[in-house]
Amino acid sequence: MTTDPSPVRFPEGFAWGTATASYQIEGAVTADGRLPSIWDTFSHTPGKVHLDQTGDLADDHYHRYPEDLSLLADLGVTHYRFSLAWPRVQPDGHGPLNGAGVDFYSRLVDGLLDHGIKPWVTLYHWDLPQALEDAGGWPHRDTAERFAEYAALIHQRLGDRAPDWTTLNEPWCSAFLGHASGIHAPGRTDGAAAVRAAHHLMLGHGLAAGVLRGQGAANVGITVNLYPVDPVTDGEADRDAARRVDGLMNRFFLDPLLRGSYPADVVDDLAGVVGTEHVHEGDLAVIATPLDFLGVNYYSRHVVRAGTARGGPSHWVGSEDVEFVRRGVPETAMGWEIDPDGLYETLTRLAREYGAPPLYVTENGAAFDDRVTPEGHVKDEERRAYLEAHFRAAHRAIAEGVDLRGYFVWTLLDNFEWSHGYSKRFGLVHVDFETQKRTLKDSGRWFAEITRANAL
Ligand code: PNW
Repeated sequence: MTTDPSPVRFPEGFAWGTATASYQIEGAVTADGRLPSIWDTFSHTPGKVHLDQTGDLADDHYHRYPEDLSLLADLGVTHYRFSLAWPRVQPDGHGPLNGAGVDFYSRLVDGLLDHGIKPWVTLYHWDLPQALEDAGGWPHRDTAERFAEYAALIHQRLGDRAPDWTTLNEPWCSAFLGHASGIHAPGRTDGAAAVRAAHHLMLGHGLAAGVLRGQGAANVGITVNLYPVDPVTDGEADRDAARRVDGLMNRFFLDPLLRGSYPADVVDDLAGVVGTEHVHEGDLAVIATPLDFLGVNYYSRHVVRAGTARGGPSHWVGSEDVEFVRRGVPETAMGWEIDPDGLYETLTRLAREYGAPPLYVTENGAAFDDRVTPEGHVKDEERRAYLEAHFRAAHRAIAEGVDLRGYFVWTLLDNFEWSHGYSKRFGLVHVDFETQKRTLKDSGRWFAEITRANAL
């Protein structure tokens, strides 16, 4: 990847952070009253995760968070995005909070503030209490109500010190990877259940957003994962494939949140799979509760063509025939094409088509095959170049008037990368999973210069 030499400066007060998620880093899955989440159940089911790895230990962040706070301080971040494990603070998803679980997050928040770092709390990054799954999970409407109750209770405990609240991380993943292809927890393969789950996730978001705002939260938002979707040719069938994938992945979430309606073409595409009985009068107004910010997770672009349906479960519900084309451009260790222009296109599209609220890139980063040298260095030039190219793309959007307020790199620490287990390393900090030794990668040293200069 070429590196553009022209200097760029970010707006005054721009937020620079790293992001993590509870199940990916914490470990300590039975400590202090925590009960299982759907990810404990899923990872302990043989054949679901690479080498049957689990988050039982992960980065042992639950015990090592003081060291991780110093790493954040070394990185010079102004903000830290982390998620709460719902089954730690409300173990079976009902009723009063578990004080010992809440105390962990309370100590974490205090530690961040001591280091001058702003806590950026996400309520749900995929670890649903197993008890709620057993009661029907996200396809069941009651889960949305349970989520709003959990949000209210935990905000009462942390809201005095944490002003910024994100309800959900990537509802597309929870709904479609979790319930249609089943490659994520809870591992269901039922397209209709996935669509109902998507609706109840967004309803839960809207209910929680209303409650949080009512309790005085300063900043309430949601994080979605967005991909530009291009047809591989200008032919009608390929363009229609791109419309359908863009519909399922991007517009199916953005339209309800920012326009108060489902995209009619997507509802049509899904008509053979599921009706709209689960959408009650008034739900869309709840989902469209005004946002103080929209978080965008950006990794890559999809290029698609119309193909023929393959057998087996797919997360492209009703569009199983679409084929994803690899263009032969450089990829990360995930096999995801490196496409910084896609970030620029995503941010400018939000401003242009949706008149979006203030934006934050809440995740962007890359997995590469990192190695620690005998001298104790991780020379991850590819990750540094990836980040630089994406920071420049974001800056280009800002220069054209997009109200982008901050940027969180995914991720602080190498961690449990969901169905890939520990085989994919996204961290700015290398973790030796045998010894738990942390080593700041070269990309992390470089990132520390950016956060301090607010420029590159
Ligand atoms: C995001 N996809 O997940 C998550 O928010 C993180 O927890 C995760 O570690 C990170 O990105 C890297 O994977 C995604 O298949 C998982 O399109 C899968 C997809 C997108 C995002």
